[in-house]
Amino acid sequence: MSAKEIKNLEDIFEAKIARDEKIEPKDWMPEKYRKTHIRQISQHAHSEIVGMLPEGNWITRAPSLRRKVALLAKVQDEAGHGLYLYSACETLGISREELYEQLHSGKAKYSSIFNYPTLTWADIGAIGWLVDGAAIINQVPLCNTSFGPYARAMVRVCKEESFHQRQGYEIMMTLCNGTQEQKDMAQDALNRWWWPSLMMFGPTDDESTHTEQSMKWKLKRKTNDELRQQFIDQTVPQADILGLKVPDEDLKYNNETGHYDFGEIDWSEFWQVVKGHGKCNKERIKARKEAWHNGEWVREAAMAYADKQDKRTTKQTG
Ligand code: BYC
Repeated sequence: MSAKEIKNLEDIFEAKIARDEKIEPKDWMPEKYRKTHIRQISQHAHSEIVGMLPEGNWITRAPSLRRKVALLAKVQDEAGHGLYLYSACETLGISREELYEQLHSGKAKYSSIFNYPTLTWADIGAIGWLVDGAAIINQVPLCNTSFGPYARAMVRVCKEESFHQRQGYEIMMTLCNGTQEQKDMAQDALNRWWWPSLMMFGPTDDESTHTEQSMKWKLKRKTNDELRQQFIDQTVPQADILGLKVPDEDLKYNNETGHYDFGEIDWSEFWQVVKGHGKCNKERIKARKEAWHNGEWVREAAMAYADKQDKRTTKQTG
């Protein structure tokens, strides 16, 4: 293709973005746009399926049948989110096998938050309340993202995340209205999950490598710091209702800005976790690799069945 033809395609692409029209898989797109989307959507998909592990750990120990059913449904939803997102990612010309390989080899990232352990039942409440709460804030703007398949997948994901957030908050509320021991358990979970939840939004805007370009392409609609602030402003009053203390001595409502000021995030901890040195990184990847290995016979059987069906259809129509 000549330079003039490429420039023409770039102009059409940019004009579509400017008009807030969706980019669809068969549309021409710059290679960097395609690669950035594969990176973000696949990281998002990996986060969903790795995110099933810390909660799955509590399914057999849920304190009642009602809690077990709700947690099972939540974890199944996360598998579904992973599937929509992997499918959206495949429309960009990468195979599911390649995506899994990138996760297993450590080439692709997944959210830092899932490398922390779930020590007590209150952690299931804290994850729903804080982690899904953070996910909703991060993901609602993605329903409006410029790449069509990603934006459409996010609509359903966000609806389900709302239910997840509520089930978490309800667990916290029950514990906080219970015995002193239960309330202490809820406070301990908040203490451990608060800072990692703030880190979920990614590095500060000054440190973020991709935000500027992703904002131009309307992949990201808000910056990491804007979303983090929104989360804090929304969540602190919820902690007050529970009667819990957010573990930040510098947290204070600022009348002038209308936002909460907050303390310094430990970014060295964040980067340690992202680089694979968190408490559970090795355990998480091991579990995913084992699931891939143990599912091999299912994939083979499914493919053999699909081949047989194809042959039968060809015979009938041929
Ligand atoms: N963890 O330039 P930046 C869920 C990396 S699932 C690990 O700001 P970007 C749920 C980043 O990848 C939640 N790595 O990046 C599931 C980049 O490294 P690379 C997942 C992180 O992409 C089950 C570098 O740091 N949600 O909700 O513009 C149960 C510089 O960052 C993290 C999504 O994935 C992190 N937290 O912005 C319950 C949402 N943050 O790739 C809940 C979609 C940053 O250059 N993703 N890094 O090697 C996004 O919105 C964006 O990708 C992020 C990061 C805001 C996460």
